[in-house]
Amino acid sequence: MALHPYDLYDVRSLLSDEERAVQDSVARLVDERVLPIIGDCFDQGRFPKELIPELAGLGLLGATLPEEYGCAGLNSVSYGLICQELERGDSGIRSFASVQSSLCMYPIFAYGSEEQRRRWLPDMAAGKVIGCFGLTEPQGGSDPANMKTHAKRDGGDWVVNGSKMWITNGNLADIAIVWAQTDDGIQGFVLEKDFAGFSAQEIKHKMSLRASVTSALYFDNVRVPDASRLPNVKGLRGPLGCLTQARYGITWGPVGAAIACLDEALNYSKERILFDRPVAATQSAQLKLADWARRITSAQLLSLQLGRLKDAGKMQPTQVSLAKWNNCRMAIDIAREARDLLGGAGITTEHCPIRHALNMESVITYEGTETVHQLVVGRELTGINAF
Ligand code: TGC
Ligand code: FAD
Repeated sequence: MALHPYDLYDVRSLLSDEERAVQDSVARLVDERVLPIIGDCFDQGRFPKELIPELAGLGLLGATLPEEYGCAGLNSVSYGLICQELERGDSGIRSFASVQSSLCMYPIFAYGSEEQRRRWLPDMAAGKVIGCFGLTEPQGGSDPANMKTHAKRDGGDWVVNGSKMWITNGNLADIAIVWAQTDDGIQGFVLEKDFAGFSAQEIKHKMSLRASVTSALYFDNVRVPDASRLPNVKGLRGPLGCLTQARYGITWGPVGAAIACLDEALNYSKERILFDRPVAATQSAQLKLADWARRITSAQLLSLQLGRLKDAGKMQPTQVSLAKWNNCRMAIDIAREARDLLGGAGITTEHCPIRHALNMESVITYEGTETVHQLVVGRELTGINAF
């Protein structure tokens, strides 16, 4: 029996029926609703907001959170497959789902009060309330401990001042999870978009993640009631705990982007006749295609094992760093090489590799740069902190 070119190790056979069903339903959404429009969205620098109800309708927002909050209660492997399929469409669509699910709904669930969970989670799962996550600041995202945004207690309220940079969904969002220094360490606050003194400004001229909204957030004496503070976490482990959730999903996403590039380059090179034979008949093209399949297969297995560890409650942040580093590197290299195999045709958004290659420039940078993840693994091996 012929092997599936995008799943040479039959990883699909390692999935449960439910996991396969989740993957199939997201794949259908991507094929029917994302792929026909995404090249134009990227060209126009437009996030396709019209897809939000469909993502919500399939239970893709906060998918791993319990059903009592209106969520799908899926396992982590299913969440990973959602990310993989969405990013086969575009990193911007996966980013939207990652931020909503892992960076906004997760902290409300994990660190919020019961009242906060009931107030926000069902509407967020339904796509009626959109969130963004403000950790990074202009002076340096890799070092969030050097946070300048601060919140000062004033009676029953807090007064927040400062700014955040590079915030996905910023201008789309109804609420922002904002991390701020307090006299008691870093704490998280749920800011609502109409709180006086809170504003967002979209970042233009991006050459990457163009089908996604990215913004700067500004806080000018924003008065926030104590009931909007996330009561159950203090310190950097609050935001870093959210990043572990999101980074886990991001290990799967680039597998989807790389499969899309392999698919496009494979088909193109079989049809493109040069020197009286298909490009795919040349040894150099086959070396490339085989090498991509090797790297994709390794990445698939890495993410699946990570997901199984996560579902067993055993996943460690260092393991997430290794997979985020490996899988982003795998996808950006494949996307660039696939662009090359398409020749001149590869430079337009008519074909997906250049879009994925440009997107991966963001994905390899956000949620911890490649260097940050390498240093996390290096620290684990040596016991020496090199940051
Ligand atoms: P350290 O000071 O040692 O630790 C602070 C506390 O945090 C705990 N911790 C973690 N907890 C959960 N998950 C993790 N990954 C954790 N890493 C550390 C740690 O145990 C400690 O807790 P406690 O209770 O003892 O105080 O911090 P560190 O030295 O480990 O961190 C250094 C470094 C560089 C790794 C960290 O600062 C870092 O990860 N920097 C990168 C920042 C980053 O990734 N920012 C991302 C912003 S969000 C984003 O990019 C969204 S894009 C989304 C999209 O569009 O898809
Ligand atoms: P810097 O931290 O200034 O890093 C600059 C360079 O220094 C990098 O090459 C880095 O690897 C290197 N470096 C850092 N530390 C060391 C070291 N110790 N040794 C050697 N080299 C080092 N943030 C949010 O909070 N929320 C979001 O929703 C969000 N969305 C984003 C969306 C996009 C499209 C992008 C591009 C970014 C987003 N970010 C978001 C921010 C992202 O997390 C940061 O860009 C990232 O953490 C890196 O921070 P920085 O850009 O300030 O780079």
